[in-house]
Amino acid sequence: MALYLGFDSSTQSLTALVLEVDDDAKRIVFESAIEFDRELPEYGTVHGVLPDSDPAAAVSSPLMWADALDRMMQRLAGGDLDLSRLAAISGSAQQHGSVYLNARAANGLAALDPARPLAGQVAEMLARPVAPIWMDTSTSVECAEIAEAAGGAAAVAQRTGSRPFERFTGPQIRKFFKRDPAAYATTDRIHLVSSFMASLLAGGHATLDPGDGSGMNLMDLEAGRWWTPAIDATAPALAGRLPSLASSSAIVGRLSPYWQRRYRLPPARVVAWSGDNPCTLVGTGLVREGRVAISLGTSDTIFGLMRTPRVDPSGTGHVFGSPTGDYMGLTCFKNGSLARERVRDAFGMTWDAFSRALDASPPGNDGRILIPWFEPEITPSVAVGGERRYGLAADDAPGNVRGVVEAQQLSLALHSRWMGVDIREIHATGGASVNRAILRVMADVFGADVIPFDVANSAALGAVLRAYHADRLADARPIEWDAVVADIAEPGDRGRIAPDARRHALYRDLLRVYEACEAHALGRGPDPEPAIAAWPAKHGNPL
Ligand code: XUL
Repeated sequence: MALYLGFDSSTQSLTALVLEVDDDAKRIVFESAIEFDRELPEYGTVHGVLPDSDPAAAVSSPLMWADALDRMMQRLAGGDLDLSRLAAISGSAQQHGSVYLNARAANGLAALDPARPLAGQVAEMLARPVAPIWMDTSTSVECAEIAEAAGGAAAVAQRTGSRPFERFTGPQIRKFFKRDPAAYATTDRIHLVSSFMASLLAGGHATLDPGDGSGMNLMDLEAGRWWTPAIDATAPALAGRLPSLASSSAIVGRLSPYWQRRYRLPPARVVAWSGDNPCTLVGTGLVREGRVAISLGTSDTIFGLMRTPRVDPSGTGHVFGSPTGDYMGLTCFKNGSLARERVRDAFGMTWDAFSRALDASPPGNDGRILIPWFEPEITPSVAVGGERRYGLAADDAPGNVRGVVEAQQLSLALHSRWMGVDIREIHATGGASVNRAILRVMADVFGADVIPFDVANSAALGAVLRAYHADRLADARPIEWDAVVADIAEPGDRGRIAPDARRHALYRDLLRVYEACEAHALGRGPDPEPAIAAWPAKHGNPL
């Protein structure tokens, strides 16, 4: 009965899961989290971020992450699990964040003193005390400079999977080099949070996987190698400062003597860590093309596995590497929960009343469209918020309730087309996925089965399953990804909603109307009113 350990070093906490595998039956036998603000207050973070005078900046503390790892290992070793059975460890980390180490790190990581806490020893290896993280939006100038020098934003997107984005690592590195060239000069290695944490475990510089490497605007997505034009556009002599790229299943080393002596742990395999989105792909069972997850949260997100690395021509979506060796597409919509809440609150409804209003209104909303950009939108890119209504009165409660829900689902469908995936099954997660009336619209718009999937800790679960998969591979006993996720990272059949063929046909028509309204709202298309006026004659009462 082997044990596997998976971490999730996220923005606000470090989570650990231990998976026990017995004749291929899997179960989670340990689960624990350290919340940074509460349990490590000495680092002074607020929601995992250090206060900064620049509201666009978002940095955190690599020492806090190291400290959390040390404390979590102590907690684990102090429990009643027989850790001599620990076979392999991997992890997930918030994407894009970067850690700057000096030349002392290479030897220092291998020679950590087990009698002393980790953080104090790592402090001597930092070339920069803070790590910029994914919430940072301060690098618009650097994004423009990189795009210009590397052949344009579209060329960068085509090669790296995303146009230059403020939070991506390349623009962050460029900003650091420009602001503090002396500290850049002392930087010997720039890790992502994922490869930094793996390096701490393995006692030496770890490799970086393509899942996280593709969040940097520096990696040639298809070749899985650093892309020289982007490297040259970012900062001088950068190539020698980056980790080596290797497969997500790479064994980066054995748990170092530091951990073995400090907590009497075995020399377990350390498997490359990856980003939280690639890990979540595994942790939500999306290991084959045709399944996607839609997360209905503060923002709405759609993501899924792609066999081929198609890139979003509109420049809003991302393509990352998948731990399976494939690719994953991800598109994010800012007007998620907030937009639903705005409509609910405008009519003084409870969520129950909202669902009843949705159920009582006709699918297709008589061809009327609400464009729900209450706030500035990411997809499509809209700088100044402001909702738009086509054929829909602002005081029509059921019309607006149906309007916001249909618009969001139509927009999800429209702006995930670039992935080129024939979607047959949707795993619905996030707060609003408990609302079956919304999920019914989702099933009918996509013409796909929708299964609600309550996925706490999906990134950590993905990480621990990756550790299991890589360990089997290293033992020359490879296991299929379908078998890896079976019975543990799949939603089962409970609550499955099948699409209705008639309503799906109706929504295929409505998608064209929505697309025309969106183009008009963006100032890129003619007035769509004629299409809306023609709707009742064409569809009558579809209920
Ligand atoms: C993805 C992104 C976030 C972080 C959250 O591009 O910025 O999902 O990975 O940790």
